[in-house]
Amino acid sequence: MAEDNNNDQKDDRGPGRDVGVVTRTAPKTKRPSLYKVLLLNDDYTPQEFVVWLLQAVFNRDAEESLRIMLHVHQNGVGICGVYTYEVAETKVAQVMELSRRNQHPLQCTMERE
Ligand code: TYC
Repeated sequence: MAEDNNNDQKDDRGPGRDVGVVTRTAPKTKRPSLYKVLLLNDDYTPQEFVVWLLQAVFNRDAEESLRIMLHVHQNGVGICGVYTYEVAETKVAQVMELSRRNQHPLQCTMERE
């Protein structure tokens, strides 16, 4: 293609061999849905256990864990964190298993943002 210097994606191999240009009409990636992991208050689970759990499962520091625990204690429900579906599901399962193993009635759920 000596004289073909205009980059129009045609070639010289005969009919029907031009390279098509695909125009992207939608973005390739979609942002995943996010889910709030919610902790529910109850009258029996010790405050110290909830504070410990928030650090262990949700990687919160001591101060933030105390703040979240007190919020749940006073308001009935509170957000531990926001995650993609599978991460949120795993956190809920970890909370439920730790609560069960320690014989606390603590409940945890997830909700789409
Ligand atoms: N209400 C509990 C108590 O007074 C403490 C508590 C806080 C329990 C948060 C659950 O998600 C919870 N011992």
